[in-house]
Amino acid sequence: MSHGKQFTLYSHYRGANGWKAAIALEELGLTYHTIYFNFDKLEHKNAEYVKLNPNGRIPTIIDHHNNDFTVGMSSLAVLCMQLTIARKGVGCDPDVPRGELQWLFFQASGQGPYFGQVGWFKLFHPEKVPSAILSKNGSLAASAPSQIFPSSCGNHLATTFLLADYEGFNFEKDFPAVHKWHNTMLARPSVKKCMELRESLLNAH
Ligand SMILES: N[C@@H](CCC(=O)N[C@@H](CS)C(=O)NCC(=O)O)C(=O)O
Repeated sequence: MSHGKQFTLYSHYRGANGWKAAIALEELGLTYHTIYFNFDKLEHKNAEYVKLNPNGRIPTIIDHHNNDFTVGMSSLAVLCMQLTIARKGVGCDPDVPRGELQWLFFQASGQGPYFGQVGWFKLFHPEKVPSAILSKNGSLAASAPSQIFPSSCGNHLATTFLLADYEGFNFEKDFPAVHKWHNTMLARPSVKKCMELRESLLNAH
C-alpha cells in the first residue's frame, strides 16, 4: 500500500455497489484510494482479486489501519466501516441501531439483488426479455419507510441512487416518504461528490 490512505476501494465507475461504498467512506470522513476495474478486460475476475473477493465482483474495501482487513460485499463494507468508526468513538453511536440493521439487510438481501437483476436484463442480457425488465420486485425498494434511514452514520446511504427514476414507478406520487428521503440523500455533499465523479468517469469512457 503506497497511497497512504486508510482504505483501498476496488470499484467500477458504472455499477451502483462501488458507489455505495464510496459514499459511505465520504460520509464517514475516511480516506481512501479507488482502483477502477475494467470489466471488459475481466480485471475483476483475476485470481489475485478473487482471493480478496470470492464473488469476483466489486466493491471490495481493504482497511490498511486494521491489518488489511478485507471485505467484499457492499452492505457489509458499509457496516464494517461504521463499526470501525464506532469503536474509535468518532462521532457515531456505538450501537448500530437495530432499525438500521434491519433496513441494511433488507437492501442487501432484497432490493439490491432485485434491482441488480433488472439492470442485467435491461442493459446486458443478450436477448430482450420484456417480462424480466419491468420487475415488480423493484417495488420492494419503495416500501422502506424513510424515517428509518436518516441516522447519524453512513449506512442509510446504501440505496441512495438506486431508487432514482426506475421505470414504472412514480416515487413522488406513489411513495412520497421515500421520495422525500431520496431527495434528502441526494443533497448530501458525499452523494453529490460521488455522483459528479461517476458522471465524469462515465463521460470519459
Ligand atoms: N451483493 C454484492 C453485489 C456486487 C455486484 O453485483 N457488483 C457488480 C457491479 S455493481 C459487479 O461486480 N458486476 C460484475 C460481475 O458480476 O461480473 C454487493 O453488494 O457487493
